[in-house]
Amino acid sequence: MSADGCLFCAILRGDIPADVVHRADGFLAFRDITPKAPVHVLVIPERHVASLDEVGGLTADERSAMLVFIAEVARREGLVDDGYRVTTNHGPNALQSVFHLHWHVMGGATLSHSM
Ligand code: DGP
Repeated sequence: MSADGCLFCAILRGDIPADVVHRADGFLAFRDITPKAPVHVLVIPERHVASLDEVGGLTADERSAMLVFIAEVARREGLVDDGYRVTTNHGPNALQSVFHLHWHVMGGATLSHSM
């Protein structure tokens, strides 16, 4: 899906409200609307790419800054000492439901192996 009609692009524009926890360097972090863990934050690049499969659509600088941003969000959420999980879903087998690359950052409790 293109940026047209993209839910997360609408959140980036401020057209749809979100509980934003951090925004910097071309990335946004906001709380998942249906959290699967006590802390469940989504990290997205401002530039629209549909999933990890299209990560080549980001520059090398953006790709490396994305990892730094994810780690910074986990640190800000107080997840470093007890640990956290970062996942991304691509395509139907992974049940991807929003087609703008996003990373689930989850923690705050011991996570299930099945998540
Ligand atoms: P995925 O299944 O990996 O595509 O995850 C999409 C996530 O997006 C899912 O955990 C729920 C979340 N989500 C869907 N719609 C909204 C929304 O309008 N606001 C927020 N904050 N999260 C949303």
